[in-house]
Amino acid sequence: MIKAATIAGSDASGGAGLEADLKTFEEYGVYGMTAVTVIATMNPDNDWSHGVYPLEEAVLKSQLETIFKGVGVDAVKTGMLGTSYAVELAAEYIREYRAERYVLDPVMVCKGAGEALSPELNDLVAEKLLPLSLVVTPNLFEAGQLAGMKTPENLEEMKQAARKIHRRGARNVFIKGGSKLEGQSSAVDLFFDGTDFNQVESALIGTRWTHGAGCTTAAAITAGLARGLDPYEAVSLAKKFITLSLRGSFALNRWVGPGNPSGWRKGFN
Ligand code: PXL
Repeated sequence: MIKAATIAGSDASGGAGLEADLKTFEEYGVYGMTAVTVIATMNPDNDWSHGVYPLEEAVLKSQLETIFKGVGVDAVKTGMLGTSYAVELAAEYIREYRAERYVLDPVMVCKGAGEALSPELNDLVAEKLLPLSLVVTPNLFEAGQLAGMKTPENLEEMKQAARKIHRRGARNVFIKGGSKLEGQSSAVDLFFDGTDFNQVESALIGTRWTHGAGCTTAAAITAGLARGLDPYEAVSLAKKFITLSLRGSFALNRWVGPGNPSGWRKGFN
């Protein structure tokens, strides 16, 4: 059995975080394991505002022992880390167990939360985790933060950010422009392997229910790598996966709605 692990937060609403990762791994036929970093909750009595509850360091370490020492992984991803010790521990285990196929999803904002979760952690993530990553998957805001520049708004600025992020140690950079890019009529993402740029495009899906799209994309890349795809193949397939997931998106309530990772199995095309 092919195995992947996610070191990430739990989203009580089920659309993002490790819940999205596990659903995605399952669709790829990959066995999933989890090291829970934080538990995220959303308050229906306060406009769905987010609470983030970190698990203590010893509990996280114990989960990492289970996964890396006790089982072993074909690929691993990190999502919301939430504390400096989670960043340090993730780096330690990925390095020590030589997890080559490592996808860094540099989660800095939650849709709906509006602002950066832990700005002070971003530098630590860049320093400790970027150099270990085979693929890093920032959205436009996260790309700007990792590159130390303003948020890219067009393809040229995305390329500039990708070059800078590559220089900081990521071997492949996948920047998700999605629907946010200036003057584009399709969903445009950018892949950079340090030499060549590739635009990865799909039709824009007109939905506001995109909760968990970032987690799902990174999980799909991780599962593709676990199955032996090369980084560009894994990214291209993940783009198809997220497009079909968003075609099947739905509202959970008036605040939030996730994509549906079973979209490609059900053929929402
Ligand atoms: O979508 C970013 C994200 C990642 N991880 C967890 C989350 C969220 C957003 O809600 O809750 C656990």
